[in-house]
Amino acid sequence: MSEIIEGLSKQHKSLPPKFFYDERGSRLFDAICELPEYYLTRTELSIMQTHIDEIVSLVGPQASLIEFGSGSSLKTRMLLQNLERLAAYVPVDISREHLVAAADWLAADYPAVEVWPVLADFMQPFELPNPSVMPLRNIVYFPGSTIGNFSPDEAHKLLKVMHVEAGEDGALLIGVDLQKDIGVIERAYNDEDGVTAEFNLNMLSHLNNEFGANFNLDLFRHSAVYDAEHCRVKMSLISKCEQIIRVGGQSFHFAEGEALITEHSHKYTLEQFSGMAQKAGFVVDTVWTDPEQLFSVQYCLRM
Ligand code: AVI
Repeated sequence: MSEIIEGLSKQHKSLPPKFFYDERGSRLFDAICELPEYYLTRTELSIMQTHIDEIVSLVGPQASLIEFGSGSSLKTRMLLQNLERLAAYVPVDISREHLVAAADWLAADYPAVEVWPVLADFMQPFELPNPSVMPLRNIVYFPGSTIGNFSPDEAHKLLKVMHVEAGEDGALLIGVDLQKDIGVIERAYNDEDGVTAEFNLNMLSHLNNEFGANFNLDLFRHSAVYDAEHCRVKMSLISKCEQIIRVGGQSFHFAEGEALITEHSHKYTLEQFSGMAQKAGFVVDTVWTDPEQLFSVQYCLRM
């Protein structure tokens, strides 16, 4: 609740993107990943499919795969299926529900892999489990360009935690969305069917249902524009009229046209990401992209 009050009290109102993901929000996000305009998911998957052999040989046998977030995605499955004699798969998530669901599902589908879920906020270093087979190296996995949803400062902090968790001889395998034609980016966040708009507005339903807020969804509209100065998509909900919202025993005034920022999605050049990785103690070893250079999958070694 304190994050909601804090976000709504700011001069430029904002809420953390984690509030997108109640059950309906997670389903809407899955639907976004299937949209023709949302190139990120399918491009990342096709890069992984094309280069899986090289990825497998870089990672080597008997690694521990530490996913930041609880993945049950096709990309995670591809790694579990192909990596040689994995010592363990370690999904790390702050949501017990997501973690247990994903871990159970994957453990059932990959009985040969030891699944060790870790319930933790991955913005802080956490303790790794001890699987029965000693891992030869730790591979931190962070797909989906979720790194883009963090500010550069937060991304730096997160990469430093990944550096700690990767340990000596460890590596980071990460999906990073790239800078490109603004039209392509903006279409990905303003799909024709309005699924992204629904996903964005769903944050308000989530706050109503779980935190007793009284947002009227009809009085807000979806907006997603690319801010070229900061190289990021700014997704917000625009108040259609002057209104007062109540939550947590407090009232918040919205002017007509006022924005409530719900998410930033940063897009990087390869040089920018490499610089950021280096500041956190990684060197980019291999970068795979698609023919149109829309997206990248990067393998970074711990320096
Ligand atoms: C999860 N994350 C990488 C998505 C993105 O593209 O920034 C979330 C999203 N927001 C709108 N569409 C998808």
